[in-house]
Amino acid sequence: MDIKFIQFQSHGDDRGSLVALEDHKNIPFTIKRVYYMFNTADKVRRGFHAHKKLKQLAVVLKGSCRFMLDDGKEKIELLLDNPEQGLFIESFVWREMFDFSDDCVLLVLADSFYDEGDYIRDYQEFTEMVSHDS
Ligand code: T46
Repeated sequence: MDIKFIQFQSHGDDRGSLVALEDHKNIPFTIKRVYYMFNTADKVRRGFHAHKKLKQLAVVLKGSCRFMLDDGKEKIELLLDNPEQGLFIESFVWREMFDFSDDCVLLVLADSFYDEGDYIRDYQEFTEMVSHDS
């Protein structure tokens, strides 16, 4: 699986750090929606779905968490712990997030508005859909 991390430029000075995220500059799509997760309970695993169309970029603003990405052929686990780096998540990739640190703030930028109809929540259905694709 082709994992794309986007490295952001950090405008650091003696006051601290600042990262700017801009449509089609360092974010490879038009940002239609932003959401974030925080106060995630201990040992929680979230996600368990893929998207038909949605493309997203995940950035851990604080703390850390792990992603498991699965394209139906390969499963990869990744640690996100750097606010200067974004993980690009294509459509038709099953994702699970886990090992959230107590202080984790996970920001996600999305190229579409929230649409429950875009979710594939059944793993069997997901594997059938991606196997038909290849
Ligand atoms: C994804 C991963 C990384 C909304 O009302 N609007 C929204 O934009 C979102 C994202 C969620 N919701 C509601 C739907 C549920 O009642 O918030 C609740 C929790 O959402 P969900 O269970 O889908 O959260 P996760 O962590 O399983 O998945 C989320 C995104 O939904 C998903 O697109 O890729 O984060």
